[in-house]
Amino acid sequence: MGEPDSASTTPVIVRMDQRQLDELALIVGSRNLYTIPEEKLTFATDGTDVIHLPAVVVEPDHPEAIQELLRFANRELIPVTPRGAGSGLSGGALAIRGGILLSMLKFDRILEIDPVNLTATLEPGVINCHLQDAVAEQGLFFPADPASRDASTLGGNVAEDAGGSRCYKYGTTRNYILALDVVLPDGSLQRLGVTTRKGVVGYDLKDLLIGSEGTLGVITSLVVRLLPLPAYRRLVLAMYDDFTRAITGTGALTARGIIPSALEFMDETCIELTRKELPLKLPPEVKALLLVELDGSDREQIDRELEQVAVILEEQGALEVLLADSSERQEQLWDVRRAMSTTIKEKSAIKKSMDVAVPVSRMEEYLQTTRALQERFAVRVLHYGHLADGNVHTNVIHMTGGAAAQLEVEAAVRAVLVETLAVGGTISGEHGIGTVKQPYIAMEIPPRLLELQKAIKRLFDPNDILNPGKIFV
Ligand code: 2HG
Ligand code: ZN
Repeated sequence: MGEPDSASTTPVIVRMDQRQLDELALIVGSRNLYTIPEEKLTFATDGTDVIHLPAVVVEPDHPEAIQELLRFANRELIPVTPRGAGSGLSGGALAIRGGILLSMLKFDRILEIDPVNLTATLEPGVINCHLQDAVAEQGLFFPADPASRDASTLGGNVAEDAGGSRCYKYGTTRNYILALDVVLPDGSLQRLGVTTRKGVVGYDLKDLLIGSEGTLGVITSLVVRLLPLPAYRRLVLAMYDDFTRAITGTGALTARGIIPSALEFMDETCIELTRKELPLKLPPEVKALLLVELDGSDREQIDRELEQVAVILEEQGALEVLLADSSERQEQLWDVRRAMSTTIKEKSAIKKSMDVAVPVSRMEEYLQTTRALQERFAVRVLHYGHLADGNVHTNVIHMTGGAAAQLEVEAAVRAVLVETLAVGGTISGEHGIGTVKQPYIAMEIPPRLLELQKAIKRLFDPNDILNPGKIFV
């Protein structure tokens, strides 16, 4: 049995003795097992910057090793934390109970791209942008595009049901997963889902696994759905002297049947913090920005729609609407947007990032009330993100930090979530609960449904060995 580091109450941090490490080395191969602290440190943190050193890190390279590993962990009652690239923002990939950190980075092959069935079969350690690039070479499109696309893996994307900027038109990762091969906590390898576009036999366990944050099974391969690659992609930047006009503009676009492939918002604090990174000089009166992207296969139609977008946004009060006139300029703007999270982190002492989603019709109210929290708490509240989905990244930040500031930030975070639920929203649209949002889950999910969810976890994993301590308190 795994040896706890104290006889005290939870959380127990499980260490491993030499016999267990030797057995594990036989299962995964000794070159795939790391026990030296410096080696383990690379796998000890994630986008939250919290550090949890596991007893051991393993990087197996074939599914049978994972099956055997889970049987071993069940027998010895050792926690197993599966992990992709560790870019998550909710603590899902942290080994908070010690034990085994299971890195999936060696499962990094794209096994097949099938242009007839419009599918790809791949391993979970494939980086999101590598899949996007590989299918694009064959004229195909994998739309799920989180801001972490250059680092995050498909396994992690599935575990969190990653969203990103293209969801309003294309949906989240979930919409592109047909089938998953999964090792369940008992060590059995199962195929969930079907590779056809339709399938209604029994409960959809594949959909249950998606977004389950690595608590129900370890994904060893995926079959994803592809689309034809849209040949054209155009981007406009709209500037505002008042953020409310950006919201009205967004509503007007969707009301007129324009479905952007991305529609991203940045408020005045984001502009202030990224002014140097932006590839153009903004007039001082600019207090909000919209990035609106259209994609499709008919160039003339996109150009016509783009003109319509500019007219509608100007009618709705944009100061100026600029077309990114080259793909280079488009990429520069996207780079600033994708780096927003890191830029804010670098420039502030405390950053609490949220990923709430609210109905777009209540967005203005939500932004007003959460901005007003700056008067109640000694913090700054900024907003950016996927406006068309109602999925804004409300960040509560503090520029200097300290213990008192930490308390203010935490109180403001809770107040943001109260406002979110008050306007009919959800406390997590794309980053998941992990450990970070555990204190708040009961604000949204009623006790009976929480009990049902915990019962599902017990059914899959009666010994609570797989990513224990995540999602539920
Ligand atoms: C994004 O859209 C990510 O940039 C990160 O989801 C959001 O850190 C954040 O606030
Ligand atoms: Zn996001």
